[in-house]
Amino acid sequence: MSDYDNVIFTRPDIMVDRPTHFCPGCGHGIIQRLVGEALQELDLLERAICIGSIGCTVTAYEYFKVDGMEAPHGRAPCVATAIKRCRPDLVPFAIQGDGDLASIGAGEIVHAAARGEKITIIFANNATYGMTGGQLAPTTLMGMYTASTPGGRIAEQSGYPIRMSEMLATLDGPAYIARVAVNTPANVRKAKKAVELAFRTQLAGLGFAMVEILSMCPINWRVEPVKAPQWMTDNMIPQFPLGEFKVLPGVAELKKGDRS
Ligand SMILES: Cc1ncc(C[n+]2csc(CCOP(=O)(O)OP(=O)(O)O)c2C)c(N)n1
Ligand code: SF4
Repeated sequence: MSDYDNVIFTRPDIMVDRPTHFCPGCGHGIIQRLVGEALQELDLLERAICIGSIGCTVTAYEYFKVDGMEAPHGRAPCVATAIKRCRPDLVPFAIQGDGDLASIGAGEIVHAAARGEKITIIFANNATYGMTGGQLAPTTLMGMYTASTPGGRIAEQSGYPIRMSEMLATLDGPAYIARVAVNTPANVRKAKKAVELAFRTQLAGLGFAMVEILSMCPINWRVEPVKAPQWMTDNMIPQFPLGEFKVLPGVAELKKGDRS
């Protein structure tokens, strides 16, 4: 019996063997892993193209053996659109932070969703601009400390958080929109299913799919990494409820075929 006979958890082959560049306790690493598992399980090595955005996932494509492109400052949905329209056989996807998607890229995501582009968006919402030092994001929680709201977010100064999933679900274009989280093992399992479904939605040609994933940013939340998952349960999920906000009938059919 070799040492490997007891191995029950390995890195998906489609992921590159490299150290993570994320801070301890960051949710982005889990998200990268879930995307890698979906790419692997759907056999997308030769077809997927990862569009990098801006923020801490700027070089997301360096974690996967698939092709990659860079489209910073919210433009990833436009580049994904162009790829999909020119080469419908390919499977473009983007991992976008909340600053990237809901702030500088708010226009792009709304119109890509409204047009029903057949692309897959993974929206990593950590309620802050992680990469640039933890400033207020469009998704920053009410009362939350950030580098630019040292007294906590108040509506008079900064307005209210934008719930992108609920907002985009009001449009006719999207086929699948869900919000999940990566703060507990049970939530990670649900997130895995949602990510895979978002890719399967594209593969079935059903339309725009977005999975918003609530993700820990301990360093900018100023919370110990081990306490960040509970912080999310206590503070973030009440303001960003988990669930599915748009599931077209074709996507519901795909769900019935879920392996797990
Ligand atoms: C001074 C300055 N303003 C704006 C930007 C653009 N920018 C790059 S990363 C970033 C924050 C991205 O945050 P988010 O998309 O939430 O991703 P995270 O790093 O939290 O994963 C911004 C605003 C910049 N680079 N420099
Ligand atoms: S700054 Fe936040 S989002 Fe960026 S790698 Fe660190 S923990 Fe993750």
